Amino acid sequence: MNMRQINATPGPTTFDPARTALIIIDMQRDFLEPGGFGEALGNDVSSLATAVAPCRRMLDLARAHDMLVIHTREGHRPDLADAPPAKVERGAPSMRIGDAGPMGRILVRGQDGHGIIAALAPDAGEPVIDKPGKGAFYQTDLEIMLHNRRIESLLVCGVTTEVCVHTTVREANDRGFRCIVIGDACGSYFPEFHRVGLEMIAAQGGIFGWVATSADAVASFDDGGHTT
Ligand code: TIU
Repeated sequence: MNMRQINATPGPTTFDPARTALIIIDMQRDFLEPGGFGEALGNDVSSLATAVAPCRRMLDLARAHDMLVIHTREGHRPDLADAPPAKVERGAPSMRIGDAGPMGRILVRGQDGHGIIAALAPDAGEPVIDKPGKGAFYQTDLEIMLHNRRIESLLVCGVTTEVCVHTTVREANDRGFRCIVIGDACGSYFPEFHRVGLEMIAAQGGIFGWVATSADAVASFDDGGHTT
């Protein structure tokens, strides 16, 4: 055991890197770059840019300490058979899921916009989970991957804080995983939702998990963070 202690809200917690996965949620061009799904929904996509460098810091940290790294992508089959009409109806009528945009068909697997941004490109051997919904557990093989690796704790980052990060953390919490959300490595189109979204996770003594910063995560690997 090589337990690490991390400063967090509502209080410090511990994790075993061998039983911890870094999950990077939906850092795709469709959400972070103009012309994709995020912009089609009426959002200013530049507001997610602050999450990129902290996500990169978390990726480097996880790789340096041999933690499991899992990337997720939200998107649909080219025939949209897995896209519920209630979801397809979102956004400007001319730029809905499956429509042609400057980065290819919006939120469709295999299109340029569906890809993870270059700064956070997955390494060979890092699982990439394609998910049709907001939560990374819904209709995916994430749970069996985590169980097969005996994962107990998740370091969670990505976009957006109050949508796919929140849904995934709620799903993970119900399944017994200890979630540490890296706040500065998450982003939202709505600064207020980002702030309150993080507060909701840590409120009530950590009702869904803990919230820490990427600097806290880095510091947890200093000698002072080593508890056993
Ligand atoms: N719209 C929004 O805030 N988010 C999404 O649609 N998906 C994710 O959060 N990935």
